[in-house]
Amino acid sequence: MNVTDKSCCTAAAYEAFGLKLSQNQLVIALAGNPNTGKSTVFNALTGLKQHTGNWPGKTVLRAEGTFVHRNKKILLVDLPGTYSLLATSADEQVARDFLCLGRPHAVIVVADATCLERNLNLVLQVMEITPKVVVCVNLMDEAARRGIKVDTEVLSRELGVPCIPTVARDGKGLTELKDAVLDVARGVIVTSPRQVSYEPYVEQAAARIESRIRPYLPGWVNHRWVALRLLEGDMSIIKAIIDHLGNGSEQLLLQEGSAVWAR
Ligand SMILES: Nc1nc2c(ncn2[C@@H]2O[C@H](COP(=O)(O)OP(=O)(O)O)[C@@H](O)[C@H]2O)c(=O)[nH]1
Ligand SMILES: [Mg+2]
Repeated sequence: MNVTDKSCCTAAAYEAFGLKLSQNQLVIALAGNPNTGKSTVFNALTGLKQHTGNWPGKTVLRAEGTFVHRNKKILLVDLPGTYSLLATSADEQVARDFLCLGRPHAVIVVADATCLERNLNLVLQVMEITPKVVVCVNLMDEAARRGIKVDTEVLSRELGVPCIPTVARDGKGLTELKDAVLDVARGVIVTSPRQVSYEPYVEQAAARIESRIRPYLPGWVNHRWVALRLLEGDMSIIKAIIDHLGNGSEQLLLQEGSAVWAR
């Protein structure tokens, strides 16, 4: 049985997350570790055009705001600041569910230039879910002050997605950031995100799970990523999928998920 894909219509996908889109609006998600300047970027891009509330069914705060860039209307959705997307907290779950099921046109991951190695963990996790990523390498002034040089061109090549240097507090680099995000969202820039490859036995197990869950998931859900989560024993992704796509095949999907686990 195939999923009848009610979220194929993107408007329905956004509605499930309590977002109302105006016509031709692009949806951009803003992710990042705490304290990287995410709110500063959000405020600088959206100005006073902001709205806050909770994520549906959660006590996690959400800010959304709009801006126009090169005549394109953009809705910016601020995700909770997280170190990972492994869904061990409500914050991580909200961020993960939106990236996997909310279908943003692009994602900005704000990273701290003074401790990139820690921040790249989240960048790699986001790039595992979606290729439409732009990294905002923020706090470049602070990095320079500490004698840390970040070559964002090399970083862009290594990661396979645009990495834009910024000093968000001073508004530096934000036009370039908006340009890159718009180009990625509209497919003008096609990224090739570096993928984490796991040990062969993990890859083989993931591929087997992937082939079993494929019939129950719409094509736009990242099957490999869901398979990897199931391999970790994280059934909460199945629950999130059912909550967002619930359409009768959920029992079968649950059985498949549990069967994976029963072995
Ligand atoms: N030096 C410097 N400070 C920044 C920059 N961007 C943000 N900040 C400061 O970093 C702190 C944390 O920023 P905030 O936007 O609240 O971070 P969030 O936790 O990621 O939302 C604030 O004091 C900001 O003013 C930057 O580019 N350079
Ligand atoms: Mg913040």
